[in-house]
Amino acid sequence: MSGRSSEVRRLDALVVGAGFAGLYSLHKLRQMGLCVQVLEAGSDIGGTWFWNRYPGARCDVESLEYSYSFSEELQQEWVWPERFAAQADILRYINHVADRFGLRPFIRTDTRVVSAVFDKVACLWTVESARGEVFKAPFCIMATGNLSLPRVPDLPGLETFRGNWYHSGLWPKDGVDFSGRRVGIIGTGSSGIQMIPVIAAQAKHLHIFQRTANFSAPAVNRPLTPEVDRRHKERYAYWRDQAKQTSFGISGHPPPTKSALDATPAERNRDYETKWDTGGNISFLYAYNDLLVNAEANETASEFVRTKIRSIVHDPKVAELLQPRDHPIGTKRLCLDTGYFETFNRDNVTLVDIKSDPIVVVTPTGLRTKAREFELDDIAFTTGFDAITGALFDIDIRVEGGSRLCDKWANGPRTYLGLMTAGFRNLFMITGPQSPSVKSNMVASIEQHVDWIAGCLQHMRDQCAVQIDADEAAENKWVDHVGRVADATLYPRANSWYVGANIPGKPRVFTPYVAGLDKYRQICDGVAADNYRGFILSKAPVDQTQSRQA
Ligand code: FAD
Ligand code: N01
Repeated sequence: MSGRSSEVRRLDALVVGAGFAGLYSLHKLRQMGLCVQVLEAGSDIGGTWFWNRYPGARCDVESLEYSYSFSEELQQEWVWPERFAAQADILRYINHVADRFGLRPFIRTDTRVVSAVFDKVACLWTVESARGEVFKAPFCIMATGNLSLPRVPDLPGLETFRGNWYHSGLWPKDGVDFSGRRVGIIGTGSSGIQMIPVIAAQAKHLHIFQRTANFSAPAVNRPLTPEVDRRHKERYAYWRDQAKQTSFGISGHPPPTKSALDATPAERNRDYETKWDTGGNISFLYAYNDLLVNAEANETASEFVRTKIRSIVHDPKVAELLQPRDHPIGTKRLCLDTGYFETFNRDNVTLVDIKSDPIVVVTPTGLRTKAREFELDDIAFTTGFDAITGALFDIDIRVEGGSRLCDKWANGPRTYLGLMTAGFRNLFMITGPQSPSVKSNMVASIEQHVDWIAGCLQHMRDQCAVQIDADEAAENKWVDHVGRVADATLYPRANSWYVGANIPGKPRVFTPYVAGLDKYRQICDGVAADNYRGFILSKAPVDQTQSRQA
């Protein structure tokens, strides 16, 4: 297709984003015979795995689980080289999927969507790109990602910096050679913790600017042997089915039944050691059944990790700074690392505590904290994302002559099941706010959402319905429910991106649904089976509604 600004394309559905979610949406809807166009801001497909090419980037859900389940042939034939796949392998996989299922002709890259406007009378979404291209379709699916809007802090002087600076989520395609360079990394979340050991091994000197210490456990990554691969694939359908019955959408981790407080200190220590050696964050947080709901129980696991840090890091002052004390373990995403804490024993690595001595300004030759000056050739920001709502707010989503999404959600997102938001007809979100999304194996959550939406569209077809909206009462009930579930856990206690704490001015609302993907799937299936309870379907474009209350 050309990039003419006057182009108008009529389609059955538009999908924004070509990551795991956008690609599966395209495949599924095309299987239903729909005419679909995917619009992607990046110059290629892959989403998270296209953008986050920083050194050390890999998944923290095991590769055999963090992959599509919709095609038995695909899952049998694809071979993952490692237990936790590296970014390049995941991107290779996504590209394979696109080719294998003939998806590329329907994806338009280098196309950033800037607005999506619904015309109630014509029952059409009009979507416009940054280059002025216009696309129209009755249905619009936002597959824009939860972690797709990178956040570079507003540091004065950044524009004067004469070196190079990078963000983990916008990493250069051709990589960066840090050999012989003085590098500064700002941020110690999952991205920083993965990147730091790799860059430390390359750079002349690495300064790590830490605002908040973070919990991390060993990934225990390793090559995936043919034997492990064969055994898993012999029963792949079984493992996928098992995964569906878990709260994280990951098989092989039976839910714990015992409280940490019912174990003796010696038993706890033994159990945590076993989990530590096994690797994986689900494994560690599944040691006991109350680590995420009981502060006293959680403290036993938190202290175990602090003890590990003290035993790994030689300099006691550095070890003290690296021990998280401001949030219970697991209430921010538990990082997985390969040699993170060990890195602080290197002579070419310095930890800088920017909580006590904050960064004041970036200078042409480095940066200055309140008390010190640092000479740097390169700065890598691993400062995260405007998560969950960021990419949605980046698009002007509105109803013609009516509400704007950013106004409706000014005090926090409001959705029904994280799938739709009342008043914005025929607009679906994949892994939207108030769905399990980032608190699950996201590929599993994506498949669940896309399958549900496809089922819904089929139902509408069968009923000759042309519009669907969420009922406001059902939405209110869902929002309350999501909040109540979160409040019964320790999650809201952390200043995490789950509550928007990393973005100045963002309302503090814990957004993911943490009752579990298994329970959530049952709820969604129940809603569908009950004639799409809580949704309003209409056979005509304007307001001749057939309403069903939740
Ligand atoms: P994305 O992959 O984010 O894709 C969204 C796409 O939409 C992007 O390509 C973006 O460019 C495009 N887009 C956004 N806005 C617009 C617009 N306005 N116009 C056009 N295009 C737009 N999850 C796990 O479950 N396990 C993991 O191990 C894991 N590891 C992760 C590691 C990193 C470094 C990061 C950042 C995230 C990780 N995640 C992980 C979460 C990860 O985002 C999801 O697993 C998954 O890749 C999300 O797929 P998606 O298609 O929903 O979104
Ligand atoms: O981002 P983050 P991320 N000045 O927001 C600091 C997924 N993921 O890209 O805690 C100084 O977690 C901030 O400090 P503080 C995963 O879901 C997965 O690392 O706010 N520092 C923090 O240390 C993850 O949760 C993997 O005080 C500033 C860091 O930057 C999500 O993506 C790998 C700052 C940001 O941490 C996001 O992870 C990578 C400022 N102004 C990502 N602003 C896997 O392993 C922020 N910080 C699968």
